[in-house]
Amino acid sequence: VPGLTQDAVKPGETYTYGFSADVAGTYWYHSHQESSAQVDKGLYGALIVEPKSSEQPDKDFTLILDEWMNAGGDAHSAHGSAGMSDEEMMAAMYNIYTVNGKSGSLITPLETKPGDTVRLRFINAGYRSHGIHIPGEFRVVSTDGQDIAEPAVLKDQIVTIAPGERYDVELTIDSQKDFTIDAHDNNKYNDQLVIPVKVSGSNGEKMEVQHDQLTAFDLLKYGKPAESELSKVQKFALEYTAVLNSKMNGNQLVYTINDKVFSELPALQVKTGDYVKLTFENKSAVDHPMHVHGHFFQVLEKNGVKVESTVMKDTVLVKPGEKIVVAFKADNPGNWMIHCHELHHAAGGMAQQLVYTDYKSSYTPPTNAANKPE
Ligand SMILES: [Cu+2]
Repeated sequence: VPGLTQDAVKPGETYTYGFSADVAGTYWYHSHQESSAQVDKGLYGALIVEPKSSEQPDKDFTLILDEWMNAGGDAHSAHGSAGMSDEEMMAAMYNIYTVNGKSGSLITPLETKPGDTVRLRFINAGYRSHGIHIPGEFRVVSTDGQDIAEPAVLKDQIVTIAPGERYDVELTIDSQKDFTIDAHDNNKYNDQLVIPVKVSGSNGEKMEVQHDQLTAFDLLKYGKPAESELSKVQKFALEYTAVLNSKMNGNQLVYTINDKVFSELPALQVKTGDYVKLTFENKSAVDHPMHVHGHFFQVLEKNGVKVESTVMKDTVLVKPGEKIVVAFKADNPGNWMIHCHELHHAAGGMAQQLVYTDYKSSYTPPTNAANKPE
């Protein structure tokens, strides 16, 4: 994060990252310098850490979802329309939906054969959620790089993937019929988000799919609950409530945590070994997918109800009116960020530092550097 862990990589410079890939799973990397502009324009990529052993699926596909603006398109009609909310404006402006950078009929078909086990790694690099429907039976085996214990077989369920989130799905090709993976929510350009799955030997016949009885997949009720240290914690060293909202600052819309923007917010302080409880309370009218750097957390409660699932995540979608409590162990000394992964919201202020008091960074931010961590 520029200004927090390093300087931004300036034009002509190089910077080499070294790390140990010790948690297998689906990740992505992206610029954190003016990310609402740089990630938006494509400065990101998938980072897949394969398990050392264990069986590999026959086919392994990474599918990055994103949205783009075609300035010559609906943006013109969107601009200046009176009475349009910021969110409606965005929905009109981002009028191209892509999978791995291709839209609609240009999306590369997934080539399979009967009997194949297939892993689909969905990554949402965009600014809004997408409700993905996979015909037939499937299991959600991993999310945000964390495996799910004993995942049940699902059918006719929509998996909603919020910005920053990853969902790994496994399925078996059990017929010789082609099918399509598509999006089912109220997003305006869903007809562009269609992933063809081709089965070798098919005569072009499509799998019969019903689309009128789909229900929403609930990750927080999924997977076998495991023995969890975090479920048993009696005393948290830090309990912090982040009320998420927005307000006008002059004529600028800003996104706030406890009525403050990033530059006004104090760094949250922890030390190694601490248990930390964060409560995200969304009092705004829009979704906030909240992301914690460097840690995996467990969702303990949603809207006052205890969550049975012990699935670990690094990003959780907090919808308007929702209150979500998460917990993690401070086991990764460093300087980190907590922020909304709708990067326009992060740029608009919805970000806060998380620092270890027993960690001394060798990096000192220069006062004159053009570091823009949001
Ligand atoms: Cu947000």
